Amino acid sequence: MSRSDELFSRARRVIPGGVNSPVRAFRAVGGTPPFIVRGDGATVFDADGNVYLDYVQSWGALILGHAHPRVVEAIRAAAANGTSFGAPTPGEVELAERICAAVPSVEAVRLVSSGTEATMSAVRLARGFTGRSKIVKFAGCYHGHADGLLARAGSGVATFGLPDSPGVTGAQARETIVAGFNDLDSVGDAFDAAGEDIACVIVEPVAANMGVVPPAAGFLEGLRKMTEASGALLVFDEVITGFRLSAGGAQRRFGVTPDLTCLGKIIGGGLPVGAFGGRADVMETLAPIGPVYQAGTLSGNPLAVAAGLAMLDAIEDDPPYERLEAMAERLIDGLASAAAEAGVPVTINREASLFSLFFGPGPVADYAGAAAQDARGFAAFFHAMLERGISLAPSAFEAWFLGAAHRDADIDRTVAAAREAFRETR
Ligand code: KE4
Repeated sequence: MSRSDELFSRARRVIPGGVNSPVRAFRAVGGTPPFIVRGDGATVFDADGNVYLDYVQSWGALILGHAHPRVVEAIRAAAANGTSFGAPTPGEVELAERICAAVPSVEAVRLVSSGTEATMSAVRLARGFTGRSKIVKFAGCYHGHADGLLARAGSGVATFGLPDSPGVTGAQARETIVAGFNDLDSVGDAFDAAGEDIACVIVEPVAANMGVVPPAAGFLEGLRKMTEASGALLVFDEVITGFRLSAGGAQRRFGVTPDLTCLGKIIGGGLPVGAFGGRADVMETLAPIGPVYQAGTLSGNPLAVAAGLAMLDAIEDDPPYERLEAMAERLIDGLASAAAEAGVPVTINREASLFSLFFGPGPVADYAGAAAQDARGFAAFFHAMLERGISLAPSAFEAWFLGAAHRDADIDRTVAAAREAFRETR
């Protein structure tokens, strides 16, 4: 029995499923998840001493790689002064200023401790600001696990949502209309059905939780127009895309400015940080200046803020975006040719350095397309790659995360492993 097997059986006795977040349990791909004990740059090490080239990178948080010296040193220095004060600190001001300077839509920002908290709070703020109750989300987009955002499409697209998890009440889900990603007509139907009562439309501007699905030309612009015309707020969930697609996220890349933006992952450097921000007039509706309540004991935590600032400093000193896109291009070309050589039909969707590989002929332009993929084929490929020391996200509905610590030699090694894995699993 491996150390990870041992740890997993112990874990399952005291933690539901043995994990603190479901996707880590490998249910979608099978097998025992390696228990990771250390990360260094693009590499992680498990409890049995196995070494993996890592394309999970803490689900996109570590754009500079594991244990980046500047991030580690910043956390160490901050910890020496204490771990939390429950009072305002200088670092929070600096991180807020950096986010406002980088993200086009953000005139004011509130720090929280997770992406879920950011989106949950942004939705409450949109409802408080507009006095309306309905929200629109998109099938296949994930915004964390707040009740109203765990809703799936009702009978027809753009009808009122149904609970997507036990514990979410029908009443909560009915306030959520689930439209089709890249389907502006379905959004128009939602506004026809409930326009005056829609508080916000929340969207991943580049979907990355059904696998990567970029916005079709005109989709984001169409959402901007419809929300403006109806008085609903447009909320970009940039928890993944923020500081990944560019320092200004997807909104700078596509030139579409939402009313509110949700952030997470990269801005915490791997520590628990989320944020939501946007138009000053909307943010002024938040307590303590406005009536919309939102709070958090560890919001703006000094260690997490220090890690986030070190991350943003390092990104600012040496922006990784061009290198990441060039590496992504090489990797995608290599994967596509490896699949073709093996006669395995795959569809690769990409935006900047963010991409996914779907098993199937595609196209994949919405959730139906993503759901049509051969998830079993992905699972076999996943394990063939893991056996060759390449760690991918353990789900067919996730992204490959490249970081500045990945090198060309890593790309070549990944392509070589994929060539064998495609042949072995076709
Ligand atoms: P957290 O609450 O997990 O910090 O963030 C929720 C969230 C919000 N918005 C987007 C676009 C997200 O991708 C996420 C969380 N991402 C997943 C991976 N796709 C986290 C992995 C997990 O659930 O363990």
